[in-house]
Amino acid sequence: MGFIFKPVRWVLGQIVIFFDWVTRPKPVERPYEIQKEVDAKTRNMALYQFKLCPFCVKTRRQIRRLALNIDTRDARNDPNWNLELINKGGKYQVPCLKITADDGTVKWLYESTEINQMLDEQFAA
Ligand SMILES: N[C@@H](CCC(=O)N[C@@H](CS)C(=O)NCC(=O)O)C(=O)O
Repeated sequence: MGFIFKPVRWVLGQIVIFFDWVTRPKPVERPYEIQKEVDAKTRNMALYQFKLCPFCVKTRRQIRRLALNIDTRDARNDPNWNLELINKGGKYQVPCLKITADDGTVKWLYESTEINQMLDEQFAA
C-alpha cells in the first residue's frame, strides 16, 4: 500500500502549490532604506523546508507577504541541509527557521504558526 501514498502525496502537493500560486499574497512595499534594514535583519535567517509541504507553503506565503529575503533550504533533497536540520535543529520536521544571532548563537524555530507569528511581530509594518 505504501506505493500509493507517494503519488497521492505528490498530487496533493501539486494542488497546494497551484492554489498557492493562484492566490499568492502581494508583498508589502517599504521605502528603500527600511527594506535595507529589514534585509540586514533577515540575512542571518534560513528556512529549512520541503517544496510540497503545506505548512511550508504557509510560512513561505508569510515570507512573501512581508517581503522578506530569507534563504530557503531544501531539507528533503539536499543531504547537507537534511543532516544539518536533524543534527543541529534536533528533529526532522519542516518548516524550521534557523536564526543566527550576531554573537553566533543559533536558534532553531520549529512550527509554522510560531515562525509566522515571530516574523509578523518583527516585520509587519
Ligand atoms: N505542526 C507542524 C507540522 C509540520 C509537519 O507536519 N511537517 C511535515 C511535512 S508536511 C514534516 O516535517 N514531516 C517530516 C517527515 O516527512 O518525515 C507545523 O505547523 O509546522
